[in-house]
Amino acid sequence: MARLYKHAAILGGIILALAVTGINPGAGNAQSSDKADIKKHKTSPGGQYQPQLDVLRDLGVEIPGRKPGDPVISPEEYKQANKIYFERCAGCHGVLRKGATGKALTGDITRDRGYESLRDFITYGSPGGMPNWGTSGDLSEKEIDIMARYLLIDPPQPPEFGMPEVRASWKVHVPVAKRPTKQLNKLDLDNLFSVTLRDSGEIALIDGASKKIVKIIKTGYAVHISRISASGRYLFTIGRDAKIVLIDMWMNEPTPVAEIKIGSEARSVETSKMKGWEDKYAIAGAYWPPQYVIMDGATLEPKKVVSTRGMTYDTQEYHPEPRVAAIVASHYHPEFVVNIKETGHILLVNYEDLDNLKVTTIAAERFLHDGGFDSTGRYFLVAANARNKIAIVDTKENKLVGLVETGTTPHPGRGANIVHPKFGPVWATSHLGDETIALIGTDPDKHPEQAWKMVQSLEGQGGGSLFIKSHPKSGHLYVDTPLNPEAEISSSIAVFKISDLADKEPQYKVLPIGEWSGISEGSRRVVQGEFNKAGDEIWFSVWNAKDQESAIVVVDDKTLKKKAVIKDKRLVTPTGKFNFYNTREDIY
Ligand code: DHE
Repeated sequence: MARLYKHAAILGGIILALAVTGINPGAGNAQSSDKADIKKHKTSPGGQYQPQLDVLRDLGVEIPGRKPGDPVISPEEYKQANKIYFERCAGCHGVLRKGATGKALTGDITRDRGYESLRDFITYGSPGGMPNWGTSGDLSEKEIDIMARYLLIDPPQPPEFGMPEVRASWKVHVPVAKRPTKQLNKLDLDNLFSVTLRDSGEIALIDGASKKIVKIIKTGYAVHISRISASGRYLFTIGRDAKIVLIDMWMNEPTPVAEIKIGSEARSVETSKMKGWEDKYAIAGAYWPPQYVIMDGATLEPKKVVSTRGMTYDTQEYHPEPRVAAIVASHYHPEFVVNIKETGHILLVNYEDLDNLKVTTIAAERFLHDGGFDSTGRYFLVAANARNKIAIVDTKENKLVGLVETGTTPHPGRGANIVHPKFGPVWATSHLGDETIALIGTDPDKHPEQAWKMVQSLEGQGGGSLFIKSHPKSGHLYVDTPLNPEAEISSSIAVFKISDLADKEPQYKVLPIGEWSGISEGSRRVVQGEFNKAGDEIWFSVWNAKDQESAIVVVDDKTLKKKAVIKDKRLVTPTGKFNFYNTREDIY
């Protein structure tokens, strides 16, 4: 049954964004109609799921030089406003307030709007997507007053983080010469899971067979993803604070051997996978400053810092802060596939010769976010989420082969590859903004009619989906909905039987994962399925608040029954899970 969003829903504790898509410069006294239309001021899961620059928020920045007529704001108020801005507004309006998915809020524009107009927009929101921060109770009247005054002053510029700063942050804890030459422990590295413990700034390494925690390792602040080197030896984690921790899995017990910071805010890290270049390089991309950094794969020694500032792919206007979103490693060339959010470019960065760096710049679509490979590892499919499209790049021929409109705000994670009973190999994404699951044909040789087209749109439980998963050995497609406003939907998973997909209206089964966890408190958001190496069980996180109990529920893929529940007081806010083998081999 389709369940679309019918009303504003503010999800406690989840990322909130200040999308002023409703600000219409020159609209005069817009606040009265905004108040009248208050029911239209929606805060969709897509609108809420925007970057929260919560590391930048704590950087001490000075009030920029005051212009005549600027409002008076005390240093304490300025600090408070800065914190709120980076936490809730910068994701849409940009660090420099020059606009991204939300409108620009530079001093010239805000001064033109005036204090009262800003105050009312923040209070009541707008039908275009700006949340109603005041009437929802998220910001107090006092906070809104401070924000309206803060916006009248020119934006502060957070510090840059070039090679001197990157290099100064680099630490090698165990030099390569002191590391083992073979695996010293008895861990089954292929079936280990690296689990993000979001709010404790740690990862848990969990053994796939025994489901026991092998080790908890301190990483960066709110670590975002884990990636495994091509040989399987090294594990890389990246925190929102842009700190990379390199863990050597061959030591007596897995141990951090090096660390580095590649900026102030980041989300992505990857390691070279091309034959002959295994484990040689690592790369990480930053949200601030907008740049990527190529490092030595065994020590993290920084080799090259490259800025992503430049022109948008379509209007060819300068963008001052294009953030680096997903990065994957090509299997066809010694290249990294680097997705630039605001300019809509997909960069193929060739690491063969770092002094004469070759970069293929592919014009794709705006606001690139996350994506993964098709089942052959040749084609990379990435969500241009603000344009409701999936861009597809052939990493062998190095060109864009498709741009497919799917549903509202696609959010695939790495996506899911399945063999459709009618259309052959397809890659799937679910959506934040609606209940659909889009299947895109990925086999231009045997199914040329279907290639790079949306061949089917399935109806799932509802919007608010973040991740979708399958496995070559599985007969199922699993769809989460952690940001759906209805608790029953956000705490359960929809499963489609792949052999049923040729039916007229394929039905799904609901797995009550939150209930199976045995946890009764909290919102029990169920997020991100991840298969074990054998592909016969799938793990889901039951993600509660930091001070509440969370868990991981393991489901038997054949029977769709609960197989195990992993609970431990150290499992604080588990979110992403990365099976070493599947992540390394791009199996999903
Ligand atoms: Fe993520 C992947 C950015 C919020 C869990 N997330 C990614 C990637 C990017 C990204 C660019 C792709 C990395 C890659 O492949 O190289 N995420 C962002 C944001 O900007 C956003 C919206 C807000 C923010 O401020 O960070 C955001 N992400 C979240 C969460 O709130 C999640 C659900 C919980 C958490 O741990 O923070 C979350 N993101 C994840 C996970 C992946 C991810 C689990 C990897 C999925 C996979 O299967 O590969």
